[in-house]
Amino acid sequence: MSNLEIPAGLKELLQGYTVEVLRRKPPNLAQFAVEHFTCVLENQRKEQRGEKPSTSPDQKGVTFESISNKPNKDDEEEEEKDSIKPVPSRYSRRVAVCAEAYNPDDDKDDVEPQVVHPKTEEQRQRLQDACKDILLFKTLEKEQFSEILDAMFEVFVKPQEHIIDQGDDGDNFYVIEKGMYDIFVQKDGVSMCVGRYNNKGSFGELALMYNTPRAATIIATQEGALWGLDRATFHRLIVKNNAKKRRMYETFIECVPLLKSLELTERMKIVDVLGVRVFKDGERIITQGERADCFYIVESGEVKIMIKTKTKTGQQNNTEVEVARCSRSQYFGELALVTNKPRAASVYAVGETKCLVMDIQAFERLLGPCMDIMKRNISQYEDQLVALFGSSDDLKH
Ligand code: 1OR
Ligand code: 1OR
Repeated sequence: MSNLEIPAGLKELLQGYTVEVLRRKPPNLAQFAVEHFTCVLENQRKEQRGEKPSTSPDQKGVTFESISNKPNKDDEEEEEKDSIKPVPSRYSRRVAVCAEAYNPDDDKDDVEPQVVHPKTEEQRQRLQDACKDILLFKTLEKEQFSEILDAMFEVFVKPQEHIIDQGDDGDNFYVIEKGMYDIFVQKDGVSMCVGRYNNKGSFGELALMYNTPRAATIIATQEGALWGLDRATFHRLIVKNNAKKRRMYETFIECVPLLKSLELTERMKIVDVLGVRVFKDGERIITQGERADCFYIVESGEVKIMIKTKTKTGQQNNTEVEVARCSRSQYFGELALVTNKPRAASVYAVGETKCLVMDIQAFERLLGPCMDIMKRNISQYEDQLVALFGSSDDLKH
């Protein structure tokens, strides 16, 4: 062992990579290594040719795309002039190795031209309706939201059409205007339907946010209409905004008792997909008996949980009884998602109340590790219900 010679520069090279890994926390170390060392090599070559290294890999995440796919200057100018882009096709899949590191602070996006797909007044109205409850858009500034609407393009789909295939590179993010879409996830070679979008919601954000292959297959079960948003605009506006969201919510999310058992990266993934909603005093947030699609954490203010009980003959009583309150860092709306039943209670804001909201798909994907705590608390609801009304039928529907 003693006559092993350590080549000059090896330590610095590995140190540089390690520092970047610790700084950027990339989801895929091997992929990040390829990017990092490609960049180091590229810069070495430039230096040998007497050129100025364009970007130090230790200062900036550099991607395969920026090395091998970058358009030349003329192309860039051409693109700059023509900011109205053709609709990106779902069928012209990206063929390049998709190796952008997840690096929201990368300012490469700032030079991307703004994408505009002109729309009629009627189209814009439909688009606005489809986007009004999209959680990922809820924390954007007005101008950012308006840029997103400008960039979105309409997509009509046929029954059985694959909108996304698991394993592909991510091209677009989609907002549902209408139609039903099954979610299939393949594990150990077996494809399973794990959920369905029913005329609302959005999908396709994960591959664009984390630069990973598509995590699920999405198939239209009937004719439908979607609004697409291209990868570059998604990056420029949503991913950048997520970096801000992470800074804003890092401390708060750490104090939510339910999420204590999660790793920091898991908590940050929750922040990435959260929306923020503000409710006025007395506003109803959840209606007993309705179908559930969201989960809530109180950020500020308070909510009261009200239950309509049943009479002795089994009829629903119209008067509501307050059974509980939730305030900062407490959660509600989990019961219907866990039991797959209608909402067991109505929930109202007490004073102006701000909630963090997560959709059912993100709830199922990210809160699995917290399921035991939620189930334990749910069993306490039943005990309390029995203590108050002598039966737990209201929770069982
Ligand atoms: P994407 O870009 O990876 C597929 O492309 C999309 O399906 C994904 O973004 C999500 O928007 C959406 N796991 C992963 N992705 C899901 C899931 C999901 N549901 C919807 N998508 N799970 C199902 C949760 C109901 C977890 C399965 C284990
Ligand atoms: P959800 O999805 O059914 C209403 O929508 C939410 O109110 C429910 O999830 C819980 O998060 C929340 N019984 C039923 N729901 C309750 C209760 C509750 N408390 C909070 N929620 N009980 C009160 C226990 C202190 C038992 C009824 C007496």
